[in-house]
Amino acid sequence: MSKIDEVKILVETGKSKKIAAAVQEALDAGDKAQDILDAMIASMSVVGDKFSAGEIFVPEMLIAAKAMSKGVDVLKPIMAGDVSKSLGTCVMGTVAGDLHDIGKNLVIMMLESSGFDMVDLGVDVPAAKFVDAVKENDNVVLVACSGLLTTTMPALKEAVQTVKAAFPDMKVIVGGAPVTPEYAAECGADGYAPDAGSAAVKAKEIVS
Ligand code: B12
Repeated sequence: MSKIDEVKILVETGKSKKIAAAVQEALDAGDKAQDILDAMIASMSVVGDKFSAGEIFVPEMLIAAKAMSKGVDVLKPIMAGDVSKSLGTCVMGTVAGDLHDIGKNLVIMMLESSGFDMVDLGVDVPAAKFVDAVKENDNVVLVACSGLLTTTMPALKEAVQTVKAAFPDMKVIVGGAPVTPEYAAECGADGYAPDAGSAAVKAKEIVS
């Protein structure tokens, strides 16, 4: 079995104590950080499918998420870019009612390595907290909102509209598995991206 396949299985089975060593071994074996990350993201889809099929339950999803986060920690310093010029501050959070943070954390990692100073508001962030963060931090040029549940999509819209009502010129991007470009437009967002890599491209395009 390849090292990358071992990593996938460790994520799927939530082996957070073993994952850091396995990710390091995959890197040492010559696997690229991006390929290891893609493999771990694919594992989370497997976990989601098993949940949908009733084969696993919330605790198993949670331990898989913990394992993935530990694996990402190993990749973070490798994937971090060498940026000298700041593009400004971006405040990011997962919207109210939503506790999913892996995607948000990956977007933060990619935006940081593209030159944004990131302010992480965490999960379950009420719309008003995005506004407060824009007021409280220097040089905020972008707000990024993540939502993973169909039931929290209205909270995404509320976050965008609350930020826009307080700061009409503030740029806002949205994303998360259930979000589509059409829904992003309906929210009044300035941009949408399907993954962390394209989120960084979109964010730079929007603020430039
Ligand atoms: C792990 C997980 C959990 C963990 C989360 C732990 C954590 N620390 O995040 C826990 C166990 C807490 C959890 C709980 C629940 N979950 Co859950 N969960 C998942 C799972 C398996 C993986 C999510 C994940 O991390 N994916 C990997 C990351 C990398 O992908 P991502 O989040 O989509 O992010 C990428 C893009 O979307 C994008 N992106 C994300 N945010 C943003 C923001 C911007 C601005 C941009 C541009 C881009 C962007 O870039 C990211 C990186 O490439 C998914 C299944 C799945 N296929 O996604 C279900 C899933 C999302 N969960 C689901 C459900 C139903 C629940 C619960 C309601 C279960 C329950 N009965 O309690 C609860 C809800 C809790 C709550 N209030 O939030 C459903 C949602 C169904 C739906 N359509 O709404 C899913 C799809 C599972 C399923 N197949 O049924 N879950």
